[in-house]
Amino acid sequence: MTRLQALIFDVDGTLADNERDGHRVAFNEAFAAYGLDWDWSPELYGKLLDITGGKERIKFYVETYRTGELSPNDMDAFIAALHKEKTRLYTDLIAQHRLPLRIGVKRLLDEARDAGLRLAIATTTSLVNVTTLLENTLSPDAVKWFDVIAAGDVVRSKKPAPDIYFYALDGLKLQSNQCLAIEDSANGLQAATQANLKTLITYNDYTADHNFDQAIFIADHLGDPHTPCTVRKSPIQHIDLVDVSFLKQLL
Ligand code: XBP
Ligand code: MG
Repeated sequence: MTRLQALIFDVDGTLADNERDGHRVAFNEAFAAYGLDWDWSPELYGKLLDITGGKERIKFYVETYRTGELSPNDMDAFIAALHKEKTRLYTDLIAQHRLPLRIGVKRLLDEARDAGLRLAIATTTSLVNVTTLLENTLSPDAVKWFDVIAAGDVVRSKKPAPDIYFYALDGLKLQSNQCLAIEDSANGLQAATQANLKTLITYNDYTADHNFDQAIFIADHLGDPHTPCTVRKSPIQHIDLVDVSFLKQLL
């Protein structure tokens, strides 16, 4: 039997419920700073989330909803600059401690470290967004808790491609059957599954109706002692929270 060695966490929507009140807000503030009258409502943003990666999401929006507003020649450079401003605004927001971790995340990270499990991140978002979130929600040295932080543009193709998970596995020097992935979205699940990782889903308001057929476990969050999770799919009959002994049984 293969022993569980590491947990690989997605970030946005999984560690924190940070899309609507974090990334979306920063995108809109960046648009305003650049004098653009673009405004991504919570509803529109839910649709745009199908496109992973901030630069890719802006490009899709321009090509779909703002045809002809930017010249194709300077589009990539303009989007890169706009996205840089969005990243600055997003990290400012996170540094003001404006977004908490999701239920059970801190507990499970602490338990995993105590149990000697290794930790990694596999995310579409930019590296500085991850480190800022970890430092401001967990501890100033929390970046060191993770053996690998695979983020953003280090791979050619973002989720739902599996590249970022293969990158994380390479960094960990582990096989997929020694690790579990924790995700919140269909794109994330597809990426992890294509990298042959068994995957748990903690869905959120934006992702609750995604197709999670390939997940081994689905719940509304990881659960805490006083805040049990509601489980939608599990190979084990009843749990109130996801802990290390449950994860070992899942593998
Ligand atoms: C989710 C995403 C990200 C963020 C924006 O990533 O698609 O693109 O919405 O981040 P994940 P950037 O769930 O894989 O963490 O603007 O930095 O790209
Ligand atoms: Mg996610």
